[in-house]
Amino acid sequence: MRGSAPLHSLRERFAPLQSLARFVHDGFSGKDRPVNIKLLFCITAVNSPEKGALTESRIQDLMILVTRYFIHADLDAFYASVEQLDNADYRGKPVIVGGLPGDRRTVVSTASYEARSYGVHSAMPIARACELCPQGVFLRGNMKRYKEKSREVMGIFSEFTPDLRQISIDEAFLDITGTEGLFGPPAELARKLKSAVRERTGLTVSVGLASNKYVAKIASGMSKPDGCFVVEKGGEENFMRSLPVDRIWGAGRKAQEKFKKYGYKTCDDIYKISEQRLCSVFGKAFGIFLYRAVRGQAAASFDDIRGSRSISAEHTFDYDMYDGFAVETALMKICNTLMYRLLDLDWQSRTVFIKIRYEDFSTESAQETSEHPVGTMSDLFERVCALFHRKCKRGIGIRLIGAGLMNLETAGSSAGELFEFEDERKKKLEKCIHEINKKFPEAAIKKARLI
Ligand code: DCP
Ligand code: MG
Repeated sequence: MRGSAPLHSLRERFAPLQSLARFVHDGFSGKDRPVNIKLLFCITAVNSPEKGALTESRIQDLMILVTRYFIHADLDAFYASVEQLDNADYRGKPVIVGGLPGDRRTVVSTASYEARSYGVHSAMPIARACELCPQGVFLRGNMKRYKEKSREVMGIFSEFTPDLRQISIDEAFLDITGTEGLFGPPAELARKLKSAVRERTGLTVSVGLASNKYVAKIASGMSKPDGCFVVEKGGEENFMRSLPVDRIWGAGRKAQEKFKKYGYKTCDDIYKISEQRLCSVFGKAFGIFLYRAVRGQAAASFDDIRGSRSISAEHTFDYDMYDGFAVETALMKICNTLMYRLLDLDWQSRTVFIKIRYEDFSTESAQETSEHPVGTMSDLFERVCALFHRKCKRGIGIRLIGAGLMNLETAGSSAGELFEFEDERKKKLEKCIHEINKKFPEAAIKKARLI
């Protein structure tokens, strides 16, 4: 909570505003657009005797007084489901998207639930998937089509709330606070959302509903596929404590290894440890994060969830690569992809990272954060190449090269965006090229080096 006003005094101060907000809200319910509760408070506060004092922090104070509802929605076996939708022959069969048997060094992007029953999963080498499920339908995939379906689904989500935050190609958070007048209670909205997606796109989506985004995200994974899992207000802590540690969103491979080392199997095991101890074992920021997570409390800010907002891309060479120029060209292609994804999502980042896997499978990574957000494709490429040259071991073949951006934030949300005029011009040009490429994919405007 901003400021230090105790809740009861806030309640008293804002009680008239709250009832006015409810009144405005009911008035809006007849209209065909959902109402953003923050907007309601703005309208209400502007019309109130206290007008003029409306600030972001005051709206945040007001928001504390309402029960918030969030949905996390995630499509089931997304790429594989699109393939099954488009090809009746594939339905009911184990579909594995990522590569064809015999493709060198490719991994599974996703597998249909039929294929998962054979033990096939994302990021597994295709060769291993072939061993486990030789009768599978193997496909290289069609990104253009997946993006098209993703846009359709996100369009449907946006009909349920103006507060939509897409976090990957197939998942999004929806702040549905204050939409009851239009869609009924939150659980009913969740059901309506699922049927709208199924009827209009032919895809199934799993949803989690809770009073904060963190718990909603975990809830959506609880009853996949085609799931709908509701965590009632007040039940967040019990829900979290009942889960195994591998359900903690934001605890990656390293954290999981540490949990194992210390013998923490369930969130309840972590729940019993003091915040101080967690901080000494896991470091201050992650310790505090864990302490809150196992209590079902929202991360202090969404951006605090480690690894929740990053994008990356990588390239595996057909043969071990010794040629620095060829590796740089691969990096340029990766940067191109990353920059366009960043533009699409309207995000920015100040932290770039690279990953190098050598012929002996040893893997290195490095990251660097700078004062200014990445402004243009060339800026990103320069930063990535500098990292690559600093880190790369000479004379050893490179098997895989990757790069990415982490700690993503909403574009324009951090200081230090004062681009030089030249950068600003380049940025505009890149945006234009991206828009043209989206509208006319056959034009495919690229840097000469990538042709
Ligand atoms: N994806 C990928 N490589 C990965 C993981 C995912 O290319 N290592 C792609 C393919 C997935 C899509 O992203 O279809 C969405 O990722 P999810 O993690 O949501 O996985 P799915 O939607 O496939 O399955 P689930 O039903 O578990 O959500
Ligand atoms: Mg999914």
